[in-house]
Amino acid sequence: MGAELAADEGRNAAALAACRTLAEELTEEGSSESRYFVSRLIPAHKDPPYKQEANFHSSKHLTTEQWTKLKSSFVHFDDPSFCEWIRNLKVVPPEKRRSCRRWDLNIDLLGVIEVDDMAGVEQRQNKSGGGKYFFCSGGKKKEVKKETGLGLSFTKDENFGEWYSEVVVNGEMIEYYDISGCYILRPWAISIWEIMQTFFDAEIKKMKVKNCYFPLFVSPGVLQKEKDHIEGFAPEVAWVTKSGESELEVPIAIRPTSETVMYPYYSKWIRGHRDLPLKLNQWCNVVRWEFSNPTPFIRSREFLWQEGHTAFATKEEADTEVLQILELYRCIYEEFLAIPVTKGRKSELETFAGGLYTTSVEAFIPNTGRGIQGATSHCLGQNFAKMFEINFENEKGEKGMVWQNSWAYSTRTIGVMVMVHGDDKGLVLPPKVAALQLIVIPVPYKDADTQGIFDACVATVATLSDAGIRAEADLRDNYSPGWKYSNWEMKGVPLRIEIGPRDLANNQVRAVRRDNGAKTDISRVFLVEQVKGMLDKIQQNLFDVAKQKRDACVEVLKTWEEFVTALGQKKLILAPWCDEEDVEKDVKARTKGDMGAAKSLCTPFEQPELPEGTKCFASGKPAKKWTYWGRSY
Ligand code: 87F
Repeated sequence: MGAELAADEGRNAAALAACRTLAEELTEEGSSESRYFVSRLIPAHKDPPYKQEANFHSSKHLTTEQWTKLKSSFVHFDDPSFCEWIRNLKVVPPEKRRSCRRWDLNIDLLGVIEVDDMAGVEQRQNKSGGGKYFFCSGGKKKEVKKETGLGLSFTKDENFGEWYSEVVVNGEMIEYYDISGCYILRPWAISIWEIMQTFFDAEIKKMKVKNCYFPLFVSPGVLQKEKDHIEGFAPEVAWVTKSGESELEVPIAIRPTSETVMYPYYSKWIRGHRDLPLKLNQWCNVVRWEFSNPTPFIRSREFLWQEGHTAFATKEEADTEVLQILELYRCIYEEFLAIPVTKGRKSELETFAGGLYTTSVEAFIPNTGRGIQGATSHCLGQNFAKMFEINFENEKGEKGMVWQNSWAYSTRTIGVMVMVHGDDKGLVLPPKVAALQLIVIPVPYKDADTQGIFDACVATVATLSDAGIRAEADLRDNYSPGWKYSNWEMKGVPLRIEIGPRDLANNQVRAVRRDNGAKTDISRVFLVEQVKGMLDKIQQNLFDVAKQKRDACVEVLKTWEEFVTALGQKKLILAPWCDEEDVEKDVKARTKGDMGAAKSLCTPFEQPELPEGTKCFASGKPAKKWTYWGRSY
């Protein structure tokens, strides 16, 4: 497996290098054309073929016949014939294309194709109905694409993985990048992150947590100081080994988390009880060089998070904070992202090594039947205090060691939101986190008062914006209303307002909900109240529907046979457990397979009654608690 991966990496690197050389050959080095060419070509080249089509806009202009020719000319993106094809792509300067707003490529191997910048229109033109065949590895033809008639090639139920990849790109959340596992987060995603950040940052400030920033780089000595904690994670640590052409004398690690970066300074800054509590947080990026299946937001090699690190004089204070933070994480998921989560404690096996106990909020993805850890709040006990000598003198002049916590949530939150709420039309954003809560679309007809309709749209946006609603009008004149509907549906805007001649005449607007498609005519007199009410309803409905779906997947069971069956049915399992580490290891071993092993997700704080004499589902020993089990991300 390792050798296979290494070979893959090698092939990709070679093909990538070939593309770079070609880009340089075909364009003037360092010119904007060249930069553009490389920026479009390289991600397209690294993608699997169906993604190339989605991301490599020019390819969308190919006719069926041209596609056939192209497909038969090479089998895979790292095939030399792909390079041959690429060699025949020419960059057309924008001056030559009147209707074009940006650089694009002109493909002339298969006949000259005029390119203009109509991404969504391209999708429509491409819909020829029925399944489509694409080139794929090994020369085998495989049906990978089915037209849904909705702008996405895959449905959420039929091919969840491909659906997800397509939604995050077409919904303009991310763009693929030429380093595997790294993604460009576009404004549409970052604005969601910022809304959560604004909430969480204000809440932790109320708790007297202060923001700070520690360096990205870690010296090897410091990183390895706390061996227990770093041991299992070592393969994921990325290192800088060179500057320019010269090898660094001592390689430098890139932070995968900041305990070892921060705690030497906690030791320096904490002297007496008056220095406590010390509560710091940083908003930053971290790098973990994961090798398993990278997925945008869910598992990426670099991600954004906040990490809080606090130190207290007593365990009680630390315990209290662990739960306060966990409640904020619940709030982010349930109140902002409209995703039901379970608060609970992690098993011994799943507890952060080096910590005392770990709590988390756990979400569930019904389509894949996998649990997903939403955020964690750890009590570290005094383990790190011992290692880093974080001592203080109390009121009585006695020496003591601090009690520490650490807690984090990351951009994974956004991926969970996409997975839970998205549908076959694209993203579905909960109003509380949507950069744009409402889009106003003019629907002019021939001979209608177009100017009047446009004015009404502008006025509607002004009224709503004044009331604090994030609204915009889509007044672009080169797209039809229908195209705009699909486009904003793909991007998941919670509410659409359409204004046509009839609406203008009746002093009303038509509101269409993204979550359920419901249409309502609203008098412009009550616009603000009605819209606010609808946004609240959408927020609530998204949560209710997600909870219903999650709850429908929960299976409460008591025996190993039931466990195995439920696991096969993608259930979220709640089972009585003896709470022994060896038994969890055994469950993992017995469920190992292609889909990944089952593990404990959390022991919920809210425990159903456990009758005397209840046995552990896996060992038959006396059960101590109810615990959630399942496959997970
Ligand atoms: C990967 C490489 C190196 C997770 C890693 O959860 C170290 C680590 O320590 C590592 N992956 N972890 C655990 C992180 C624990 C903790 N850190 C602060 C949190 C919350 C924020």
